[in-house]
Amino acid sequence: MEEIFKRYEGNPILSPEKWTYPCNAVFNPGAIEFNGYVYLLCRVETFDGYSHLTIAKSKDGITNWEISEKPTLLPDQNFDEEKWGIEDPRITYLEDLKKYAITYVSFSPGGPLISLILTSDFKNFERKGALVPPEDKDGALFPKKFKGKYVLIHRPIIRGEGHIWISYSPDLIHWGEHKILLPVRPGMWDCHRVGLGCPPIETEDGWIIIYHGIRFTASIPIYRVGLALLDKEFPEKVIARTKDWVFAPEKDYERIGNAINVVFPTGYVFKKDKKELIIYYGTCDRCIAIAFVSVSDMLNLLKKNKI
Ligand code: BMA
Repeated sequence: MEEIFKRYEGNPILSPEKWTYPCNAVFNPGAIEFNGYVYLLCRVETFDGYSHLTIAKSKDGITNWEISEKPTLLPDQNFDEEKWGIEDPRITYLEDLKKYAITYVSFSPGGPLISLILTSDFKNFERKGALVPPEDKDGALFPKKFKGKYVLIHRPIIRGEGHIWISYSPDLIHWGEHKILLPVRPGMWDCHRVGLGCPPIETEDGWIIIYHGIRFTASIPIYRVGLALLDKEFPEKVIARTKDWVFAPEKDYERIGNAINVVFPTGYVFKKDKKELIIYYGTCDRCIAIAFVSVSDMLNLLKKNKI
């Protein structure tokens, strides 16, 4: 198979061993460029099993990570849905509000769901509460509105099955017009669950979706990565979807950890040349690693996989 995702030789870039305070795992980060830095909002799991979010920042997005000495966002006990921790953030800059939207999994005793926080500075955080009921994960917003509406991609679980859905809202509070965007594909590598990885990536040819696909094998689920392309103006229209996975667990740190055989992309930034992306992915619910991928390689592959 043609390998378009290229691992960084210094992987994993962040791990519990390199963290500023004791923790069990550092993984599944949201990523964004802010103030001349790449900010990673990392999911940190402590020894009670709950997760919170902490910023690590770097000028080039690859080396010399400055890790905050203390948690950036702890679960807020005034918000019932955060009782069991907060996890797996995705970050989008909302062009009309000029604010960063952090969509994250808040773990309520009733199950995981997607909540929203807005921020302008990554110091003051405005909690907007839950967007959709449980069980739902892997949510991210598009940076722009379509026909006056915000658009959310997310992954509810229905009868144990997980398809990727798309929903619309006029105000970020009321959500509707729910539709399945990318279903699981029976018999294939992404047959049991699929979920959004990084927030949608805008290109001249449409929005690239990097997603994870799960197949339950006799022993464990395997998390691999596929690509899809959505229409530029009408994102619920799927133009292409790769038949094969494009990235899969291979290295030791992608095969063994708190979980086994998991690569879980959650964020990206453009490299300085704007042609390549730095993809941040969680590995086995324990560390964070980087892969590089060029936008044109992804688009060329998607052109061969039109629907
Ligand atoms: C998913 C999420 C992720 C996790 C992944 C692999 O359901 O809970 O946080 O990384 O499973 O265990």
